[in-house]
Amino acid sequence: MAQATFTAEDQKIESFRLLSGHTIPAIGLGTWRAGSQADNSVKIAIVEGGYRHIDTAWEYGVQESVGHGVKAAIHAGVERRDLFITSKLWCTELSPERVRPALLNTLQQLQLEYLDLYLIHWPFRLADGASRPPKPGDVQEMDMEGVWREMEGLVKDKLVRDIGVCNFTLKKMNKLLGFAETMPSVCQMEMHPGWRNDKMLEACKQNGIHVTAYSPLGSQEGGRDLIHDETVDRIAKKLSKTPGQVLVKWAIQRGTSVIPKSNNPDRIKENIKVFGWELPQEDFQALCNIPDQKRVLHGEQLFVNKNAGPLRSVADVWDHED
Ligand code: NDP
Ligand code: 1BO
Repeated sequence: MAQATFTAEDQKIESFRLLSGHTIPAIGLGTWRAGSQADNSVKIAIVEGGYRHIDTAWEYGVQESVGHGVKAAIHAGVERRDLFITSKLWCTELSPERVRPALLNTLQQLQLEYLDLYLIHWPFRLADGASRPPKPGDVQEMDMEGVWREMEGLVKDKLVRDIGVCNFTLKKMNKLLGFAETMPSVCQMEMHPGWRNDKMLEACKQNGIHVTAYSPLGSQEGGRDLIHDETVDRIAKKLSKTPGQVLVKWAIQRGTSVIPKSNNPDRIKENIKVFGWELPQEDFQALCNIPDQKRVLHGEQLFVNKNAGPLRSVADVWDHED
């Protein structure tokens, strides 16, 4: 259940409580493909939009720019302790001895002393310089337990406040829960009305693991254009909201935090104006009934080698659970 907090500008933003007792703001700014504009987008989001949550990753190649944006926001008077900064451990670093150096590198790029949340980006280890799609040998054996112990060590040493995962399946989550001494606080997954992924959401809820919904608008180039979906458009018109706001609100009403990406100042500010009103149950349900459920981020280019494996199909990537 979301709880309300207030930013310095008295804008009400909701947050969710994590297993650790910390809270995660219900809405954050995504930074994948934000490019060199990331610093400006982050600053505008925090200072003008009232965002307190920023989602980034080493793989996005924007951490230095994001760090500049965060620094500018702090310079403008926002306190670091009021921000929630998430980053992710990339696949090439998924061996125990690489975890801490990767985190330290991320902190240096962001110019921060700690992260609020550090996530395993994808549960597959890639060789340095892996091709897309991978050539034979690029997808390697992974010591998940050893990697998780190192993630737990980062919490103990106060370098990160919470740890979690992305792009997991029920099978991988159950395996992780079998050896985790520190529970994953967050599971970040693709979720929007075109890919609800109810099974994973329910499993996480049952284990007290909070879900963050990524690609909530259907993602970017090559994604699914939910902004112009007829159901989304009809509900937006009826409620005098924008399609972006309807999609973000749907995610929050499902109990997930949500991280829409935008580099456009007006859309950044529009996407967070989702508090103080609700989607009526019939509209929420209509969004849950959008047909043609399919993933946008299926991982084929990153991980599938049809001939050499070890992942020979998208179904293999998702443990044949879809
Ligand atoms: P989103 O679903 O957030 O969609 C972003 C696209 O929508 C951009 O093209 C943006 O363009 C446009 N947009 C933003 N707001 C509006 C609006 N109000 N109206 C119309 N168009 C709009 O895509 P992402 O895939 O980027 O997902 C969001 C974030 O989730 C990522 O940036 C990343 O931080 C995270 N993520 C995590 C993954 C993981 O593996 N853990 C995988 C994928 C994403 P413009 O910038 O021009 O506004
Ligand atoms: C390749 C990274 C996908 C976005 O998180």
